[in-house]
Amino acid sequence: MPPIFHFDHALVRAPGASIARGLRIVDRGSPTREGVQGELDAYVAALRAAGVAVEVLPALDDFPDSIFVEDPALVFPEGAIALRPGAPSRFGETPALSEALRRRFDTVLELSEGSAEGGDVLVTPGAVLIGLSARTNGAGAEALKLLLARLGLRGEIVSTPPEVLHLKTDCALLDEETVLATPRLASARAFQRCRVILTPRGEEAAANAIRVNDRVFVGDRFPRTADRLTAAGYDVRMLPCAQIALLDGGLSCLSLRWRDGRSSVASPRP
Ligand code: CIR
Repeated sequence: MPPIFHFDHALVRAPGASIARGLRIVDRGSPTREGVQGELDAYVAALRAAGVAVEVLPALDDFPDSIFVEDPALVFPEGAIALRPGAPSRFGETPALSEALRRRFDTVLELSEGSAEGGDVLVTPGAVLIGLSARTNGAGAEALKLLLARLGLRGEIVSTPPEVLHLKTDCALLDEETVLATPRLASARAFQRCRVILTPRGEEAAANAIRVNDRVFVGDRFPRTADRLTAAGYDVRMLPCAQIALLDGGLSCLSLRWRDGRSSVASPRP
């Protein structure tokens, strides 16, 4: 079985002009459509160079945050799960994304209770961690555990510090044994079975990174994190993310990534 960070497919969504109205906890100015498009173009090129077939879905101008496709759904080789975002302005993203998922997955399950966003879900080898947050409540997390079990996956609910938007705002899987995490999340004891590499002070936002095949992608505003990961032996690539950061977004939020389960099935013998 390939490692869980091996991906051959990804979906992203183009930004619309409404991106300037995206949600944010603290207003530090609005991103522009062109600026976000530039960051997305670099991201797509980097995923493709890492061996991933990336499809770009059309912009949904009615939903300013819809470029953050990670939040309304989860994808696994075993199937997809359509979620229920906790932010009211994001409710309508799920039906649009589900339609795209149905064309790509044989199995698409639907969360029918509570709220849960994909940013709160970290897939680790031992369990799919579901972080409780302002966007993912207990009812949603419990219902999600049941859906994960239907795909043969074990969900585990963890707490996240109250000031954190999503679990993955503050952590990323680096390999089968290691996560990158902020000190505040690591001290919440979410990672009892993993080795933890901490983000340097002042670079906490670097924790929203992604491991894709043999590479680790980190925001280009975080040189000390990049140095720390390089020293630990990872092949680190830096990507621009200042525009999406204005909307509390990071690199994981921009894509749904999966390995096509069918591609790992041996071809029938002649
Ligand atoms: C939101 O507040 O929903 C967006 N502005 C940012 C979503 C970031 N997504 C993520 O961390 N998975």
